[in-house]
Amino acid sequence: MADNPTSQSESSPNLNEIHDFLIEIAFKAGDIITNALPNTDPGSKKNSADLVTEYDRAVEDMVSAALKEKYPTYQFHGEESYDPNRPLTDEPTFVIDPIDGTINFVHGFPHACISLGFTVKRTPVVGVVFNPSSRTLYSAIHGQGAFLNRTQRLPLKGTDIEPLSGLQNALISIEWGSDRKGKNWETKIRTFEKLGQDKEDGGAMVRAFRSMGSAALNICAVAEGTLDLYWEGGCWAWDVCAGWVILKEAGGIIVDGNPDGWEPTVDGRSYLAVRASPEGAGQKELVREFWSNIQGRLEY
Ligand code: LIP
Repeated sequence: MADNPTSQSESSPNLNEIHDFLIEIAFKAGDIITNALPNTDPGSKKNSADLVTEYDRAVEDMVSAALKEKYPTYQFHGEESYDPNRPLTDEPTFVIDPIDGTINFVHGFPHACISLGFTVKRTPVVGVVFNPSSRTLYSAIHGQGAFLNRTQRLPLKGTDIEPLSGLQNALISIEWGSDRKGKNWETKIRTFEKLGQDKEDGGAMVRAFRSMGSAALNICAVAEGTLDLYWEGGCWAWDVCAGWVILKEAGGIIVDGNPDGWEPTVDGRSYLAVRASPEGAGQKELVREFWSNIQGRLEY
């Protein structure tokens, strides 16, 4: 039998307690982010589209100190302290992005969040995503549903959500990411073109694209049901971990961003998220239709 990440034992993490603590931390992080005056000339990591600010580091330091004090035996996997020699393991792990949507944050575009996830056996089991500008909180615990602002169950339309009916009627979130050359860039740009193009010219003619700059908030919008799909390659476990459990608890699915990847991993770096649909109708068909339009392969 496959390992169940949440099967109970004496030493099982208390997921409800972790969820509540992560929400407390998210609100504290929100205060730091809201009161920040980001430098318009921030530091860059890999290139001028990959930014980090003193606030990303300050939030991560605060989060990591709080978690290490309360849960000293759990692992910590954070964007700003990431060490490639210490990949995600099966141990209970907090997977954290202190500011997801750093470019938005730097520009004052009110669409950034703190993303706090928790994995057991590399499966996301608790997720908290908080956008302090809109005071929007998404959260979920494995097996207990997903919620907006703690009370409103996701997806927002509940069982009245429309069935999925193909890419032609889909509102899709895509991101350029920060790599702007090479094979992955080519794959993305050619795929965007194919997806958007008129059917008469061989395209899928999706209804529209949105590119809002935060993987975590994109996945939460798919969980809400306000976006139908989200596709991205190049982001990291901390961008998707919290949203992953929120989406799944809202009845959505997440698969690999490359064809035939029905069993994605949280650190697989390419993802396709699909919203809920009554009884899951049309989800797999939409995944297959999307995959058939990918021009190349995302490789990280
Ligand atoms: C960003 C993502 C965004 C993606 C960027 C980057 P950051 O995270 O949320 O969707 O396109 O490459 O990973 O850097 O703002 O935490």
